[in-house]
Amino acid sequence: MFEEKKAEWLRIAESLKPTLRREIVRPVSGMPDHALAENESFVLDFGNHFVGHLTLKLSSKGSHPDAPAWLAVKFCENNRELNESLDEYRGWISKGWVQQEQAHIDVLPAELHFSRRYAFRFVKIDVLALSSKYRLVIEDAFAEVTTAADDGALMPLTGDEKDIAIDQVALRTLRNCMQDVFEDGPKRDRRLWMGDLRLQALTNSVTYRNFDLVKRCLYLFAATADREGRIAACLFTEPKVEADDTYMFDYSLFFIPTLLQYAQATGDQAAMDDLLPLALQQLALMDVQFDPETQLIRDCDQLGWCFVDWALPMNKQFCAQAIWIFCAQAALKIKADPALEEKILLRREAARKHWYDQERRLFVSGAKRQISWASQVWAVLAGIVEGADAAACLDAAAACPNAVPMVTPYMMHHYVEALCRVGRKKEAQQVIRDYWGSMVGHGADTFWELYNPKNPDESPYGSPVVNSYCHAWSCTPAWFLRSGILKEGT
Ligand code: RAM
Repeated sequence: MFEEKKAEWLRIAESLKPTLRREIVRPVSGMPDHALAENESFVLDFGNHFVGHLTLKLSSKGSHPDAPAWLAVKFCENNRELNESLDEYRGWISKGWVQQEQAHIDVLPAELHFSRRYAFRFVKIDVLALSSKYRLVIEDAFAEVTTAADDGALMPLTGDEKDIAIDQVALRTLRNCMQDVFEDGPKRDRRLWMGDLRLQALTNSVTYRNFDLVKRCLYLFAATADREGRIAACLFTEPKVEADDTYMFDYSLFFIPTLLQYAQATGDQAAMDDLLPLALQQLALMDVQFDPETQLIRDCDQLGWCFVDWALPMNKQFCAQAIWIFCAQAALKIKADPALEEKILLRREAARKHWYDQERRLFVSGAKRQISWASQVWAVLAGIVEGADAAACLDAAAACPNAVPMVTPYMMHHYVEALCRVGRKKEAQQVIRDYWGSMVGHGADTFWELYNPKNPDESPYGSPVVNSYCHAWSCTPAWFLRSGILKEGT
């Protein structure tokens, strides 16, 4: 029965597959003005971040080529990648993500077409080998680039110049992640993750308004739920739609607020009715992880059991409890349920009783009573703490030098939202200007997966070479700037 339902959901998802918008773009600078010799190199600059397929038209000068032309081609989202090398890479995720390849061209002239899709602004080409009898001519370079976003759907933003610049970069980030699904990043991992989708859908609702793509993604998650109905943290669409075998406490639960937000933005009651039972099932499935005596979520030391942020030393127990409450509250907004309401109250009280440090006016997490920024942010967003105490929590994190910091724009989004929630709109705006604005200051065309202003080499993967520089979850300044949430009194 459930399998039939899932097959139906998959059909709905596939019927909403977008027709991508295609465009041909050419470099704005960097085209060589002479025939190249062996060991020469050049960098094409396309002037902005794009996602697509590159073609190089090549010919030769001199004698008939008597040896292959051998090229190394590197695609870079960001200029820091131009000088990075893979040689030292010892990180824990695949170096296969690094956007580089080599080509041997036996016959010239030739059209060298890259069948792999790349995310790039810059393309660095090294001529590794020719022969002394000929030189290489780059006749043309162009890329066919794609997106599922319609730039024509955008309303102009007026106001502060710096905000407009931040908004532009945020829009570009979202746009270039909008492909066959809402990807987390077109360089890496190029797939649909629930945590990213929630923030993309939010931003999409006030920008490109491609609600069919949101609906498709919700149905893809539904169609790939496991036998018990558990929603995976992420899924693949090639060669066929399939869930990844990665499950995260928070990502499964975020199906609920994402569905609520979609239904509120579109009024699509049919989709809501269709998917609501599965959404509620996520809450029920997580119940076994709570201690029935204390109503506290059990802690876990497995990497990624609950995501929250890429701060590796962070204890997630408190945040998991808060996120469960946050998502259960979203469920209540969809449908009244006195038993669920009661459970929320119990778990809220349990969190306050066990983890609130009265003296410091903040929440701790785990057996070691760790202090993190994330715990304070989620305490506020879940309404575990309210009024003056809520604002005090955020201040207490700032006053605690050992508090585990936030490292991703994903976590910073939640921080800015928490500031809005406690009424500190000006401060929220300032954080956007300082944090995302400083990426713009570093020349960002799109916002990055990770950014720690104090440590530009921050990477949870062991090295920044595999970091993604157009990352979905960092697109939300466009939501903050366009939704009105930053206005006093909202
Ligand atoms: C990384 C990706 C993705 C995120 C997960 C949890 O692999 O950056 O965006 O959602 O982590």
